[in-house]
Amino acid sequence: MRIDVITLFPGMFTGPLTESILQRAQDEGHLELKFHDLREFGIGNYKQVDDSPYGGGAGMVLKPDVLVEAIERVSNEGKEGKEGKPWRIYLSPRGERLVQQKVEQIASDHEWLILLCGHYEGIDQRVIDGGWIDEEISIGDYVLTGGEIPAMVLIDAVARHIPGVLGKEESAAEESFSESLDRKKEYPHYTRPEEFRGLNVPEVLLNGHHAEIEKWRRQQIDN
Ligand code: 4FN
Repeated sequence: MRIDVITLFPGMFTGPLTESILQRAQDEGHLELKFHDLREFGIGNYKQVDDSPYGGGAGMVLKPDVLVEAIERVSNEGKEGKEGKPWRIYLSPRGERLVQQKVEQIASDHEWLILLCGHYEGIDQRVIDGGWIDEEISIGDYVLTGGEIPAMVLIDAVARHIPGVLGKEESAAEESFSESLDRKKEYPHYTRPEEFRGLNVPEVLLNGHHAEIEKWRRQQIDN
């Protein structure tokens, strides 16, 4: 999968996406990430990207001409139809809430994503109404300073579902997860040592009695 991110702050992405599973996914060619600095599409000598809102009010709004220029330029970087058309997502507090089912749908339906990150008060509504965005997605109901962290959350969640990204064992665990234990919740985990500062691992986990362990884990989830 290819993911292009349009952002005023491409530097925010360098740390979190270059470690562990996401770095390996990129090294092995399963995931290709590209970051595009919105400032480079800015207008005039000052590379203006924002302006004050019509109707008044606080803050600034990202300009539609700058945003559409960026979206169109990135869209035309496709490698001769190899990835098809990009699915363009605006990370927005007004978007549909990102849930696991949505993550899996995005991963399976699209070979190429463009993620647009807002800043200040957001983007000019005409970018959405004019058809330059396919879908608005929100990671949850809280005030943020920008769409960059939501974009990283989406990338992390989607990347796990790209074939080859997870190891054999993790993929198998993922499959059985949906069949048995509730994938929405989690049971408590323990590892060595068996006793830590007076705290013991539940006895049932030490016996190796598979059905009993499964039953115990279900009980923990239902709490
Ligand atoms: N946020 C709310 C109401 C009004 C404004 C905001 C808010 C970043 C550009 C959007 C926020 C939350 C989840 C993107 C929030 C998300 C954003 C997201 C986001 C700067 C404008 C803004 C009612 C949700 C509390 C700032 C509620 N998922 N505005 O945060 O981009 O993706």
